Amino acid sequence: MLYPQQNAARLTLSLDGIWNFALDHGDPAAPSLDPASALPGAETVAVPASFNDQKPDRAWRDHYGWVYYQRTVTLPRSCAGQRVVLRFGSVTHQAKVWLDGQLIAEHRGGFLPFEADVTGRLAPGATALLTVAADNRVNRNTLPVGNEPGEIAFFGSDNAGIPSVEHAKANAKPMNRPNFDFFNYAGIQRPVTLYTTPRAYIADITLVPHCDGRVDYRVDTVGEGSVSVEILDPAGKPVAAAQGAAGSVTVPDPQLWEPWPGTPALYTARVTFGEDCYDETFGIREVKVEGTKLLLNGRPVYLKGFGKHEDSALHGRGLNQVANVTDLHYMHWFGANSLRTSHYPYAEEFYALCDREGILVIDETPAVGINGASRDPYKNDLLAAHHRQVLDEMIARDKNHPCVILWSLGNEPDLEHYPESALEYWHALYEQAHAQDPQDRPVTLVCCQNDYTKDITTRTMDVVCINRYYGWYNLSGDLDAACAGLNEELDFWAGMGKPVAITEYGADTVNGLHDACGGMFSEEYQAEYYQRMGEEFDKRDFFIGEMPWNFADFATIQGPMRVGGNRKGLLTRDRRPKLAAHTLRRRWTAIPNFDYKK
Ligand code: GCB
Repeated sequence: MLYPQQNAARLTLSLDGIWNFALDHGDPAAPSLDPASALPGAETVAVPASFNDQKPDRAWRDHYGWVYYQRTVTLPRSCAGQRVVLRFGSVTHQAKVWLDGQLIAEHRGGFLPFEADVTGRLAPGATALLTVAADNRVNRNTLPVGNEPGEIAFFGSDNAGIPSVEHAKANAKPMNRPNFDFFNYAGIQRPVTLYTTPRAYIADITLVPHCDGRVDYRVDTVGEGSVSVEILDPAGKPVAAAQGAAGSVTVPDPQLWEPWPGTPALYTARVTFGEDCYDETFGIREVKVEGTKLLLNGRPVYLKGFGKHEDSALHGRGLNQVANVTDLHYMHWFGANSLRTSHYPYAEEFYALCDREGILVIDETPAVGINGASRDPYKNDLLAAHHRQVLDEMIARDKNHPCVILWSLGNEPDLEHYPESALEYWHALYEQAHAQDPQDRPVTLVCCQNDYTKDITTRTMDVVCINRYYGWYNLSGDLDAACAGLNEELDFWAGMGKPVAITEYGADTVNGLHDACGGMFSEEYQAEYYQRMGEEFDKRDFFIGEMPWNFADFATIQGPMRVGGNRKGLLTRDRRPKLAAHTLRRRWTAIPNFDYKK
């Protein structure tokens, strides 16, 4: 899906700003306010952003069910004769959209864009009432996964192992019980745009660049016209051209896209079709797995980076361009070259930044929380269908980004209790990703600390990605034992002949808490932990990357495991480095992107 672009043929009108807002206190299962009328008791809310932290009110923060957003929208008369599209970067987790009371779009999944063609509905010069309902409920059929009422929440206040108070639960009000460890922020979290195209238009562009300069392309169009493609080099100079909706074009002396501190050279495919035109940026780079190596442009690359979240004060999970730019500058400061979009696809604007700044991205679906030892979570057709949908939409959206080097099908599912069922479920998605991605990037699934001998799925992925908390959730406080446990496991993976990356490891750390003996939660413990782990990673040739959990402290559900959120950040939530940030910085600035492991 193309990102809205203002150019010689297209106009984009931002609908971001202050909207009217109301919580729907009716049946959480069905939106109940009248979308054709002004919202009763409307309050103000900023878009894009999560609504939860915009008012100091538990009703907003802990709302369960639907909320309504509303504003008017006027199409300028000058847009007469154009096709008009209303586009949402994301609405979390489920959306319904009405124009003057008429339903024009519905979408499931809170982290991917959707749009509605409103050409016939919004007349040039006219003003219409735009109403959006967003549902924040998560359950066993949604991604991310939530627990049904009464079930044990893994990260919440009913943690397994803590004495249950079944008799008292009747008093609990309906609430989301996320089966994941991040605050369930919701609302219109990404930009809303009204854009025009000519009536005959470019619907999609697919680019597959090769290191020898050949770029295979396909342009999908609607209506009559002929396609031409011109390639501009990073300085904006035309260097190659072709005619026709599909084919190849060759860039002479290509400058390859490389991660920072190399040069992330960006070319532009300037596509024209009749009256329409669109500039798609891309990088010339290839990624593939060979033996135990992840190769970027034919060279073994070492990933130094983070598991992240879209999370910042007040904005919640809403697009925050200042935080995004700051975070990438911090990535450079750390000497990092990569990140994982844990645990959902991030805003499109973020991938464009990573393309520019040379940051390698593991792009993850919102499939987090697929577990529950007491039942097979894979015997669920609704979940499987939704999972196929989000994978499809994520690849369609992100396929041209040079920064994306690996697809992650999901995070930490149960792979141990129903191994055959798990293999079947994840393999269908693995095949889908390979079949759908025009660049055929490697595919992974990020696996949880488990009995790795019973997990028969992770070992079938192109890259083995493991989240491990030796020294934190297990062998707590004993770094000698943690290193021994890690090594025992790495001996196992050594036999698999695959590249292995650690995609989460970390220690909760309260900034400002110091301890001469380096006890847990202190800044000294976190620093020593990363120092010791790094020394172990260096001993293994098949080990292709390290991604500490987490880049920064982040908001979570309330529960006895979390003090003001998850504190495993190397930075605080307001982006101040903890002691361990300097440890990692020293380590990573000394590790080159390429050929670190022979
Ligand atoms: C994990 C999860 C991540 C949590 C983290 C933790 O394994 O993948 O979402 O935040 O552990 O800190 O517990």
